[in-house]
Amino acid sequence: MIMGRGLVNRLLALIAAPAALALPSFAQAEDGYQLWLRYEPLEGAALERLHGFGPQRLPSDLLWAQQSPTLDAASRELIRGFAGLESDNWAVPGGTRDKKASSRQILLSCPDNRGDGNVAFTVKSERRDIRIRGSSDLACLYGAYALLRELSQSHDPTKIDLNERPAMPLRMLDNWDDPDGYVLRGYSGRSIYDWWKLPEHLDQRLVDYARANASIGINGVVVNNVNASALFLTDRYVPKLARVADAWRPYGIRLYISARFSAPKDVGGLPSADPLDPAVQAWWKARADALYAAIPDFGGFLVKANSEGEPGPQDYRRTHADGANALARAIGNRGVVIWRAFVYSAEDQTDRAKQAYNEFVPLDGKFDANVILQVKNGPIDFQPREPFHPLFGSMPHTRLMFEGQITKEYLGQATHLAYLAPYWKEVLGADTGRGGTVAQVIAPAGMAGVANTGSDRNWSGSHFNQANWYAFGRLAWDPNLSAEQIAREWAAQTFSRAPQFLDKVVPMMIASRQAVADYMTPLGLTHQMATGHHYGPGPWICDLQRPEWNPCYYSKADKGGIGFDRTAGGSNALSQYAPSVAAQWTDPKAIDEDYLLWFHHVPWDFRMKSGKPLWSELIQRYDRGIATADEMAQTWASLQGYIDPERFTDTADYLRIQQEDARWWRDASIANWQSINGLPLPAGTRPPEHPLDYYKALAFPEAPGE
Ligand code: GCV
Repeated sequence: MIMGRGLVNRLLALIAAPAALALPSFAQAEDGYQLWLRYEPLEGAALERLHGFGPQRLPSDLLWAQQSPTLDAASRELIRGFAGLESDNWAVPGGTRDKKASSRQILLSCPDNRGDGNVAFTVKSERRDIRIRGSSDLACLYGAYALLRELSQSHDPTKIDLNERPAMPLRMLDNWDDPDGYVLRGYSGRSIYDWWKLPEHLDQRLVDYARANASIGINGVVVNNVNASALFLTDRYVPKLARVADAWRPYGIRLYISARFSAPKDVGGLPSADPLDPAVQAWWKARADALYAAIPDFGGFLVKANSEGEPGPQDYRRTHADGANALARAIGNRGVVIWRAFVYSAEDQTDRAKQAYNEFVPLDGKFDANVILQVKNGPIDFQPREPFHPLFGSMPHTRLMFEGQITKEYLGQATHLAYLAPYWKEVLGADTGRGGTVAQVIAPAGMAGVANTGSDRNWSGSHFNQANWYAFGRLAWDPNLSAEQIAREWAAQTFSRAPQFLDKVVPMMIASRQAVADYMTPLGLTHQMATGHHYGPGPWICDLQRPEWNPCYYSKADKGGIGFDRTAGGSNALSQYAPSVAAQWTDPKAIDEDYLLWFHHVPWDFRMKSGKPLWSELIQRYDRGIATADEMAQTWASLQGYIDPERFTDTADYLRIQQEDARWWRDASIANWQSINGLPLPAGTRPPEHPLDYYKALAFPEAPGE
């Protein structure tokens, strides 16, 4: 390698100031608003490499054949990115395009041709230039983000060679936001949508939201809660929705709404919402037409029907297919109807985990082509660990979509650090035994994540919760990415690209979700949280009106043992899986013990693989979770020099909360199990800090609500 004198001088300067290189000083605290799009200046060798890429200085031209709002967004991002990464060397007056001849260029070849939904791109270093080639302008926007992601991690600019296309067409976020600004299960403030001020005023945050989403490949957003208000189907809301859709279009984000099934009655003035009633069908068609007139690329409807009290076709003795098809015909080939499979009834009390499968499998092949069935990752409800949902692979004639929950309703909400990529990968990578993995089953449709975004400056309630938003988008783009790679690229862009930092923070993130599963619901226990806030423990709860809302329904703990028998001797939920899959879980001695109590009721002295009785192992798992929470706090404390004070302190505070709450979960749970099994604590076990009644009496009116 030939070194110019400038480079040698810079290296000498760096050698003279080793401390400054190792630990940057922070002029300003950061509030997290910039997410992973910070484009912090490169330093040292990485900066030199970027400077040295090409004979002179920086790319001063962005060249492309034609113009479009999306290419403008791409060029703005590139300018912003390079201005940040090479802050000492790159200025674009007024951020405008400068077409003067230059020695280095970023060339974009991107036809304005989004029609076929093709967003494949390549990004390559070609001699002194970087060329982004895409099959549409949106492809080039994605290519621009990919390039900046590479450079932000200080990857060598001369070796960039990307060739990407998304694994699935729909990569969506579902906002559970109400029109009054309340966010259901949101732990990050109020809604980002101000429907009161729209359409006249559009908050810049909504553009920033689209930009952040586009940067990770998200291409659709449902703007309102699945427990839907019919307001979104009124004329008054059409211009409001259109204003948002217009702002998002350059970023390739299509707008969807959750549709209330009873809307023809609620706001349409009809006596019924029966999906087979021609007047009802005409009403839906008119609504769809009004929406498409204002929003030509409107995505479609998301529907929660006959679930948790929401209206649906069964109110008229019609099937889910009847309901979905009525709406799908109104939409036609302009968009899709995404119908949720999250149903469970109070009547069938054999096993809630079986109900969605029983309800939907007989409907396979009965849905119109533009209906997609959206299936939660597991058969209960976004718990810290669930086996994959048995519907995946069981409906070969229906397009299935994966639904995950980015907002951590059951994993410590805003405060606990739980990085969810390992969880989602566990499910996406599971072999259904029926023609592929979950990721392969959903590939023709896509993935939707219940968003964790809100009005908090940091968007997601905590800085580390941003990682789950990021990871969800990245996995929807490419489910083969590893959880480690995603964590590393996120942390490098969000906090610090110093290897010493990343080598500690990435393993901490990877371990975090297992820690939460351990201190909340170890060994396959599930749904042990308190009623209402879903944050702390409530394993003793057994008196709620609907049996399947009670934690005791799931633990089945009694003097003889603990766990839900889902084998042939019990609910036989195992039979809903392919035989090859069920075989892995049938024998309590052979099963992966993370799923033991999900599928088996075993005695307290059941011999675990470790040779210990279940009772000891259970306690040890709670303690393991606490130990990991403690380690995370220590790791973070050791990283202080790499983070600005504001984000460092926020995170340190939350990790302290997590340490305390892990102990709360462990102590309350052990006290409860002991009250049932009457067993002494194994020798050397720390007893719960308080008696069981203390934990039962705790109440939290201030907790983020339902
Ligand atoms: C939107 C869980 C949540 C509910 C949510 C429901 C769903 O039950 O606690 O708040 O309602 O899932 O996914 O529909």
